Amino acid sequence: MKPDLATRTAALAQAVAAGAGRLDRELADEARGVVERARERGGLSAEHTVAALAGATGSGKSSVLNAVAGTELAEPGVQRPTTSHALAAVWGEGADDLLDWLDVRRRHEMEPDADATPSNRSAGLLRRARPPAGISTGLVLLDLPDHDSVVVEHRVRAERLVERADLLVWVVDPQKYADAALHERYLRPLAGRSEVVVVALNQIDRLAPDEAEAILADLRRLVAADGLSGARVLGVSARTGEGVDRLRGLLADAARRREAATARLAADTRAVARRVVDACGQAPPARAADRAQGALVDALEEAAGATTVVDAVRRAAKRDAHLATGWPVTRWITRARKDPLRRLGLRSDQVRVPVDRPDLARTSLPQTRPSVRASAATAVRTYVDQVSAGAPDAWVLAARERGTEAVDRLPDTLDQAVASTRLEEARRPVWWRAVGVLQWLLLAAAVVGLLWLGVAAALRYFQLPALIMPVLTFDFTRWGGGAFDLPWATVLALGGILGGLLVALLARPLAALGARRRAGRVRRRLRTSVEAVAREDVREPVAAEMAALATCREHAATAAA
Ligand SMILES: Nc1nc2c(ncn2[C@@H]2O[C@H](COP(=O)(O)OP(=O)(O)OP(=O)(O)O)[C@@H](O)[C@H]2O)c(=O)[nH]1
Ligand SMILES: [Mg+2]
Repeated sequence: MKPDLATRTAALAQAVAAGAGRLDRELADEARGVVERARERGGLSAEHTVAALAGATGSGKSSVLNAVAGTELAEPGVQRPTTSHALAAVWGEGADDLLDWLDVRRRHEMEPDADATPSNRSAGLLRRARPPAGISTGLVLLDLPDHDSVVVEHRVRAERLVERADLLVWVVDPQKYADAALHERYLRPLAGRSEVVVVALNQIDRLAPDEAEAILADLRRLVAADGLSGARVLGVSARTGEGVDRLRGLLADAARRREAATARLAADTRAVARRVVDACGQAPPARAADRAQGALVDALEEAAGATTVVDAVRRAAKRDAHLATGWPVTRWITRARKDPLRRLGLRSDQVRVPVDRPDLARTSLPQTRPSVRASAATAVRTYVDQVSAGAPDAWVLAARERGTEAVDRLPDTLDQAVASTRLEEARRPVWWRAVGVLQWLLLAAAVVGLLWLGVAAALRYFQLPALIMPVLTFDFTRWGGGAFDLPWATVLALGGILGGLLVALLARPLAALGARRRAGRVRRRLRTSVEAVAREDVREPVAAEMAALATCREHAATAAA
């Protein structure tokens, strides 16, 4: 089912809103004009059909109005141009607002012709074979100033009414019916609205019958070439009244059916909507966005320095593990080495987090190299181009603008993405702490043992009574070995030192494994953060442009259906 006028104009309005700033300004203005006109005309008398007599000066518009009205309302003139302000012959009451909207001040109320017999016509004016078919319902017949006028105001007034009328009667004469300006400027833009266009060849009394036929045939051909093949073309003579009944009959019929206003507006809407559809081009393939996305995130990850950060996380985790689980005596060597996370400004005391905006956390991560930034910009541009491929230029440019804005923000947004990603830099696994305690116990044992041995040695040196020195017996006879005693002090000293070194040695591969796994988690988290940046800063703004284009295209298609 074809959409009705209200649906069409609403769809056109939506299409124009969606294409605002992207659609050609002139086209958008024209479409808005049609929507506005439909709204305004819709609020005015539906009882009346506005038919406008338009044409070049001297073609006989005023004379035709008089002939149709059957009375001398307008003054036809010898001096050109004659009519400077439109004049209305109005059948049926209640057209005042409509005439105000048309801005027609000169109005003549006509007596509706209920029984189709002329009442107020001056019988002597027209020589008629039979009484004309009467106009019994609402009709506003307008005599327009000349559209091709040398007087600019005439042209402006005429064009405004040509635009607003429901039905157009183009009055042409045998001399100027083929005038290029008439066809190119006025008839061709009405292409496709043949149901609301009538072309009247006036002054046929000045032609021989076969001549009139030939000219009418030529005129029909021209009108068809203008895209108005269904338009009614008829010969009339305002002077003799020939063909005037037929014209009046056409007008009376249109007034009775009351369809012209809707038909004209629907046709105007359809025509401008079709141009909007053309301006929107073909819908780009839907999957383009998905294909381009992986490369985009890869490039942004690189620009965010993800590799550097992940590597620093891994090395810092190892360093922290050594500090926690290494042999306490040699930890200072590790501590003396620079902390990779601190060097990147990623330790929590270095990340600046505004109290009220935790999402705006910033690192002191050094700016990525220009080459990396350039490749991120290229990736964004490639993404935008792939997603907007096939879209009309204005939308491609708009999408690129979104891309450029995103590139400009990238250093900030990516840095925030890194700053807000959990790097686990302060995480201390339980086993670190357990091993740490063990290391201190072993060190304490070693110190006790060494002190004990030291005191014993000192006593011996000074020939003082010896310290009690309990021994621990290592009995390996069960496994075929010997047995020997070691003083507890030695066991504590050696056991503490060797144990500490051994534990530190065993903790190393574990620390490396843990660091690798931590780095893996951080890498995935960074990827997620960067994906969010790609989504919010690049994909969504660009998708919004493409969605607006799709909305514009869909609504315009509805309006043009
Ligand atoms: N022979 C002949 N003359 C006509 C006919 N219709 C109009 N005329 C004459 O043509 C001249 C111009 O007629 P108008 O009715 O003033 O023409 P118009 O189109 O209203 O002209 P503007 O108001 O200047 O745009 C007048 O002298 C009319 O008498 C006709 O059917 N036959
Ligand atoms: Mg006139």
